[in-house]
Amino acid sequence: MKRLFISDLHLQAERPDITRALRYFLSHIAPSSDELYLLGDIFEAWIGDDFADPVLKEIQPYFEALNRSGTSIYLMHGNRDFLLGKKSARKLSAELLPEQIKIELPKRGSALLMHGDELCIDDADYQAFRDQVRDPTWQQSFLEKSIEERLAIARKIRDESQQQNSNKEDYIMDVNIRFCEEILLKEECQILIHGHTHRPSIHTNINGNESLTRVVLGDWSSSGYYLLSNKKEFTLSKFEPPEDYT
Ligand code: LP5
Ligand code: MN
Repeated sequence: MKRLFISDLHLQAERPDITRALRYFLSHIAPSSDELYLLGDIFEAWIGDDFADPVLKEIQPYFEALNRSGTSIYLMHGNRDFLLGKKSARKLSAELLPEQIKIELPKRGSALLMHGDELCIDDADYQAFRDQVRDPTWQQSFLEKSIEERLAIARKIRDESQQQNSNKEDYIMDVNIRFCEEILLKEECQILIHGHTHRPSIHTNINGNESLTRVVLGDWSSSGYYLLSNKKEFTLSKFEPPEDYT
């Protein structure tokens, strides 16, 4: 069983280089895998399934082809695309996953998959914001607004978030390690795989506990990161499409 994990692509119409990296990944790297996991923030901002996102339209055939060739595709929400619904997941030939899921990695143990924002518990302002925007009533009233209004609100939140982030200390923007250990012990998992913090690495202990592993996936630009897990390998790699790839 060969599995691939990616996150934090932040696809957006203004960044064709990221879409190009994804097209290359889907057609040249992913086809040999049995399962592909997209662990959130695949899109820079998702304002509702009724917005005809041009990037989704461009990548849809690549996901369809991958799925048709035998790769199952799973999609988890991030803090930027949590409004992505079943309708758009279907367009990505993907099954929508809950916020947290446990899978078995043969010979390695149980792995807990998350986007990662829920692990940043020292960021009280963000967690309060998260509670608010994950509230179904709040989401409903947001989705009832016009596309233009939603785009403007999303832009405003983005700007505010960027401004606040520049004043936040480094550790606040990272996961809380004690919380990571606690959640793995509670869920009886040995491996945590998440994105969000944009600090790609494989940590072979968590809070001093050497029986636990934490994989942090990387954010994409003209190049991308993926975790490969099969019987022989457990590796985090960076790739870049060749120059002549269009
Ligand atoms: O993603 P990243 O790394 O930049 O920052 C996150 C946290 N920020 C966010 C906000 C996103 O960046 C923007 C989401 C836009 C898409 C949403 C579309 C749908 C919105 C409608 C929902 C129904 O998640 C950031 C964390 C950081 O990760 C590290 O963990 O620190 O958190 C913040 O910056 C949150 C702030 O601390 C508080 C939020 C301020 C928002 C104020 C809104 C004002 C605008 C109201 C308009 C009417
Ligand atoms: Mn994120």
